[in-house]
Amino acid sequence: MIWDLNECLSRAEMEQIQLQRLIRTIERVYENVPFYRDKMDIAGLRPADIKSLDDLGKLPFTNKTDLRDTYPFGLFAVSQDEIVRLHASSGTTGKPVVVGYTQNDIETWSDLIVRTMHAARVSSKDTVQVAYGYGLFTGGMGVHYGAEKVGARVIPISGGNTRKQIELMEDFQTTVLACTPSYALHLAEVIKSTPGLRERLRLKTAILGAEPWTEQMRHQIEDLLEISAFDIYGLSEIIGPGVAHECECKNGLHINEDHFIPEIIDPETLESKPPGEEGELVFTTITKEGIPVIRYRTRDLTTLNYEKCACGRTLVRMQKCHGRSDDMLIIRGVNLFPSQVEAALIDLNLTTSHYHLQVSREGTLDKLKAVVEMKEAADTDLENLHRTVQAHIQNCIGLSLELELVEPNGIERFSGKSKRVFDNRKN
Ligand code: DLL
Repeated sequence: MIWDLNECLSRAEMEQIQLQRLIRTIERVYENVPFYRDKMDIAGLRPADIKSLDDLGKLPFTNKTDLRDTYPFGLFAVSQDEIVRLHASSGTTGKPVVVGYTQNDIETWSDLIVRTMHAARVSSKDTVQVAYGYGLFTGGMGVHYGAEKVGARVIPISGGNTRKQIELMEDFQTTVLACTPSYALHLAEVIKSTPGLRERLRLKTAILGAEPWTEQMRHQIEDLLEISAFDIYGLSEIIGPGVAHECECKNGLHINEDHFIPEIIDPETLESKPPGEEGELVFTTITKEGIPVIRYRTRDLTTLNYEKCACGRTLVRMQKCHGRSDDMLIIRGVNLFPSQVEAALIDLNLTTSHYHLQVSREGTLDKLKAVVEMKEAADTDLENLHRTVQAHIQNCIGLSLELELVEPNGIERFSGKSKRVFDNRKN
């Protein structure tokens, strides 16, 4: 169900709204955030120079390091009195990135999650089990508020404690599961291994995101749980979940572009790329009050599609993200996305799809090792299994690797984001 008229505007109508909101945002950040004022001054730009959407390209980019360097509140555009909520995203190094929301931001955020819910056909008849982490991570509370606004019953269980998750899923008759795809797959495997359990559940939908996942993994989750799984995308710096979501067509994620203007750039040259070409996604927020961000480099790789979707929405669609410009491994000159290994394992279907990758360096040569978890009823001819799996992965990724097969449940499960790559190379 389409929720909001802004989801179906003509391109001209959308661009008019975007331009009005962009101009206001640039005026506000120039006035209130010294970081942006200084950057614009250095570039010789005044807010009045932003007259069209094309002028956005004149503005400097913002990076994660800019948010870290101004820790904690340096990029806030309102006084602390107006901030009603703080979240933070764990940085890989040093201090986290802090984001602040005004009351209006919280309302906007909930409205955008309402769009997400409606696109996945979630309504007031549903019971939504929110197994995203609550706390500083934006997943739990972001989805929670939107689900309440839809009128659904919300179970704020947070991540982890698989036994409890399944117990409540059965007792409270959960219809919608919201969590990371890797945790959904783990729950699916546990549910499936308990005879008769699936039949006692009322689960019908899953709203999964916060990490890259493949089409194959979607099918695995959907088949095991007999549900429909939707991809949702977002990042703390922009708002959290609620940036983009799939509709029933599952042919790209609709970006809420009346709130966040997307661009695609070449991550090397920083030149903008035309629709349909893959590159790094960049966002400018145009309604956020607490911490507006201008041309934020997400590092996520995708393409944009401006064609009207069969669902009736005209919101631009981003292709499912399969990696980031900064998680791509380069091993002996070959580019490797961890999701390629996952896809190879699911495709072969002789092991589980739980794995991790270890990258090391011997002399000047990079070494790649995959540690893969076997299925409960694995082939007893281990040597043969080992040979087949190794050859298949090598074939799919175009790289030779060492393989270690470990016992079922030998790889740690994560209720939040899974860490799958251990890069031990020293450059
Ligand atoms: O992961 C927000 C979120 C919560 C999104 C719940 C969806 C559901 P961060 O912790 O700041 O925010 O991480 C953002 O996670 O730049 C992507 O690299 C990755 N990511 C998020 N959603 C997806 C997705 C939340 N659906 C970073 N597919 C982003 C692929 C995703 N990657």
